[in-house]
Amino acid sequence: MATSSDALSISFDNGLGSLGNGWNVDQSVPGQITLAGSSSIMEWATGPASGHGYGTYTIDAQVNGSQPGPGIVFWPGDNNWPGQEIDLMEITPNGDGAQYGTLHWNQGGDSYSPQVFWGVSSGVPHEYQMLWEPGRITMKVDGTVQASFADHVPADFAHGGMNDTIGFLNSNSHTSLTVFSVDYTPLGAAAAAPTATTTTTPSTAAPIDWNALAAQVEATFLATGCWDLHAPIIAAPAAPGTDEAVDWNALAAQVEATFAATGYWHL
Ligand SMILES: [Ca+2]
Repeated sequence: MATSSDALSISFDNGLGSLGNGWNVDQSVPGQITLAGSSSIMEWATGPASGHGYGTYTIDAQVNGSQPGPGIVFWPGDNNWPGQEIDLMEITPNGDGAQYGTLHWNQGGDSYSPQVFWGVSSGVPHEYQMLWEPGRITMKVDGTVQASFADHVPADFAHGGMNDTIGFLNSNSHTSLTVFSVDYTPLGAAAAAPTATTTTTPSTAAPIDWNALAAQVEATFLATGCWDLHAPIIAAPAAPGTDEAVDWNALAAQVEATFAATGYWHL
């Protein structure tokens, strides 16, 4: 039996591997799974040793749609929430389809820090990668660093903390998430040998809309006096020394209210 310290490689050519807790998952196409509507799949989270710890997680996946709903989620091993949730991909609620990563921690409630990815479009496959190591979590998309967290980084189970389980979800009829492969290599270990020939899923980097980026930066500068590429897209610059925290629940409520009133998902 595999243990949480082992390397992992799931190609979806031979079942779902350790992703044993799922529902409404479309397995009709060999070599991939698709989550549409309300669906989810994850590893069982039954205690702090469940899942995996420090190491490199590589997910080849494609998200379709531009609304909140799909997620690549690392769930607390002890299945307690608020807690040690790490999100490698979600879609922002502002309607532009931007993707972002988030680190959650429990500080008398759910605390979290989101970082928006730049130039990552839905509708094409991407390689999402997370490196979890002592004191730092780094997120890459197609090899480009898109987010880096150095505060509130949890220790894994082997180092006195807790592991996270790998999971995927979709909760919106206008979005879907197709996953082509899942790989995990423990920190300092060798990668797992694929259990079968994997299908080729090229990662196509979407072109960056430099004009839109430039306009956004310029607008931010006019509004704030700061040339900041990351923070302003999701919130006004936080005061020095404070954790920036967007109230996603409030945003989601607003989006839902708009949808209920107008039938459209926008702010
Ligand atoms: Ca595959």
